[in-house]
Amino acid sequence: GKEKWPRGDEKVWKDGLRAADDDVPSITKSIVHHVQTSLSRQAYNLDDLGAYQATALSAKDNMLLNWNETQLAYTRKQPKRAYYLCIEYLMGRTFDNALLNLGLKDQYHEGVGKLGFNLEDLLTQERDAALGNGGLGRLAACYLDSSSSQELPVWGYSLRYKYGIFQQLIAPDGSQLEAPDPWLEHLNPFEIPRYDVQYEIRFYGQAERTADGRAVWSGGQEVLALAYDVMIPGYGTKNTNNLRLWESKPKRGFDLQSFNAGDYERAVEASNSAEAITSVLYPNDNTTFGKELRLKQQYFWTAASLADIIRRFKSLEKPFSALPDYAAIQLNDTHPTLAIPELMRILVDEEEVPWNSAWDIVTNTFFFTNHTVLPEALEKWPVPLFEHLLPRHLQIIYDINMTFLQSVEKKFPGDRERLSRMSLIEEGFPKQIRMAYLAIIGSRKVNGVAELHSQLLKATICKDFVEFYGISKFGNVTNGVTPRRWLDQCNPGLSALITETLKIPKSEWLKDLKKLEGLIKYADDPQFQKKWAAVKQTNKERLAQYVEATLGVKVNAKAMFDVQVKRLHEYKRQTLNIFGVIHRYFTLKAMTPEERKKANPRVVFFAGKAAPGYYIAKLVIRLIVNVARVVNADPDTKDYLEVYFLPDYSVSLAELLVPASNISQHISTAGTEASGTSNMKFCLNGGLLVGTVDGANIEIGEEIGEENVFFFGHLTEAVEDLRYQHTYHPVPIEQKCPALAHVLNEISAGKFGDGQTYEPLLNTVRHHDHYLLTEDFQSYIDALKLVDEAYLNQTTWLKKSIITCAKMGKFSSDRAILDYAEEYWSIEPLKVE
Ligand code: H53
Repeated sequence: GKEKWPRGDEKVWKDGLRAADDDVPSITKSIVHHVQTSLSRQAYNLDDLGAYQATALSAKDNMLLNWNETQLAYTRKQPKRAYYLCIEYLMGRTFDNALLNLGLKDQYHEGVGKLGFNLEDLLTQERDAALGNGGLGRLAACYLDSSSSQELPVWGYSLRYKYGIFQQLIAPDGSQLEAPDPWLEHLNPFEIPRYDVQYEIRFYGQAERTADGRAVWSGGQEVLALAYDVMIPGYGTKNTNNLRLWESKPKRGFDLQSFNAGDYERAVEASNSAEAITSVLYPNDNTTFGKELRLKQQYFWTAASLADIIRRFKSLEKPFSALPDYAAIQLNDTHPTLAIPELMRILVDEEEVPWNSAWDIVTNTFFFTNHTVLPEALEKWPVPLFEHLLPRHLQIIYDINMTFLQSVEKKFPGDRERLSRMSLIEEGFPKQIRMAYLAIIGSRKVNGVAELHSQLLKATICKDFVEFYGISKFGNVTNGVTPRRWLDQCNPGLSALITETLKIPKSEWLKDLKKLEGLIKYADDPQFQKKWAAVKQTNKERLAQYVEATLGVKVNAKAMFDVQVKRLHEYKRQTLNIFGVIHRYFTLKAMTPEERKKANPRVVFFAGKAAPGYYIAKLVIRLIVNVARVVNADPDTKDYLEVYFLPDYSVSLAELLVPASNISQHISTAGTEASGTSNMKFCLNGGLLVGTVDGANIEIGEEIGEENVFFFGHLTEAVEDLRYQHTYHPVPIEQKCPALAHVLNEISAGKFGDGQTYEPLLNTVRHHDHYLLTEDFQSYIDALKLVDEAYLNQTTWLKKSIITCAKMGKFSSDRAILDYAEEYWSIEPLKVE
């Protein structure tokens, strides 16, 4: 029936409702309005930054209308929703994506032009929202885009860090320096503070058990969580989901007692300590750090998010047993695992649900994705630190553990080793809480992020749990990337060529990426190949312009562009790449000028940040920068080899690099990279892949055919044995891999600056060689040789490039998010009309 209008005169309300500003005159009107009111400026004193802000505010108004309707539809229709808890969201810029998704880019282009500005210039005024380190955070951003585009009711939850990932500078000696990233220092047009959404979060204090199995947690520190909402527009739909970010604030502003006692400093201290929680993103990727403030961030975020989810659920007036019918909560990696004991605490202590029923609800509400098998990334928290900060949660974890181990003992009587292997508490000094195990036993299902990774998970970290629960609790969802940002937006030339060739609207293939297969029949067509090559060339020149503007050097855009961009990490083996570059340099040097003329000219690009405390990774950056200096200055080789380290890698820089690559490198030691997602982006843009048989490389190879990728190196199955041999039967590097030994010796001898500097890095290869460079170097060099040969024949190369792009349909994040929606969360699309 007809719903009752909630308040006031319905007609007055309805007359006030605005339609979207989607024609040029309305758009310019709304921009001018924002210039005058929101910014209180005028045409006389408006620079690009101001014009960007006013234009973005006008686009935001349009998004908000859709956002409001989406949220209203959710409230009215009460669908089951999914909540994606991720401690990082690497969103990059919002504005261009918003215009594309709203379908208003042309109109804004024209409107902005009429006001005397250029839209492309305004777009670059926006600072990246860089609330993440790497793959994990960027994946979360792609998934939000896909959930809106696929009209799925999904909200993200994270923290509103005042400082995102640090800005990377390169010192004169080549080493990395870190500067803060004050991304909020100007107006952020795309966030909405929700002063009406605040929760109190407690830390420290005492937990006292009461007779009925519940407990009272009191005392300690209380801080406020304030919500900020970021709209996530879908492509070609009104559906606009929400990313809710929490900011920490002091509860009472000042500690009044100290203030009155004349102790102003102490009063300010308390407020600073509250604000510190969401002050900065931890700059570690794939490693744990063990700092109390990080645990505080994790609890602050999960507790605020759960309070919000539970408040929303309670407004439905259903029994708690129905929670899993209305909410699926996705734990992205172990960082939000505290949500499990926190939901137990809410249900048992606050809502008086009996323990066993509460556990039933919990284990049907949560889902857990693991993103790494690297041991140094598996989160464990020391019991003393944990107990001090979260005394009640420790009790709950102990209780969960006891019940769990009893059931293990029942299934495997007398198997004490198994009990200690599976316990949530690792014995030792101090004892540690195994967060991954808590996430596994508290979740309905567990998955890895690529086929190989999910297999490895079941064989290692989850092995005992597979034996206990059965295999059906463990699955795989191969990662994906959004084709909107990673093709249409970053490569408009290729997008236009694809649309023209497929002869279907771009909205069709961008939402059904398998349609790219329609390109295959043109893969041999010389006309099409020519256009394909021209697009790539334009993108290479665009990148060359950027390099000239930032580094002041001219890049040979006719050479092959060879790109490795990702976090600096030993397992990702940027070392293999730079050693390979040095080897190539020596090889070129040894040739006569005549011989050199037959070489395939190559420009090698590196970019990526190292964790500030990761000494070896920082040495690798220093080596790359100094190799680049020597190589680029050598007139003998200059025409055949150039090397660049592009500082301050970001989503926006990736949007320039990805479309410009001829080949990209994804060369982790087999079995270490869970998936990788930039491999998908490069291939989607027609770049060929050089890679190890690892992570999602394998599935990419399966899709596009091994004849179109350059695989090399040992397989995962060999790694364990090789490492064993390195430890117990080491063979000197001169014997094992003379080519590599030569490279290391030349570095030591000072060819690229003081050799002493690099000894600690070189020694990781000479001794133990945990990441197996000495094992893979020769086959790596051989693979690069094949690349050179293949590149000489442009016809077959272009065919490979076209097929690579055409076969990437599987790797759309739309496919991945639908997989989560159907196989994990059991949520359905809800179209906003
Ligand atoms: O997650 C990506 C994977 C990638 C993996 C990465 C990742 C982080 O960025 C941070 C922590 C972590 O455990 C894993 O390294 O292989 O593609 C998205 O799944």
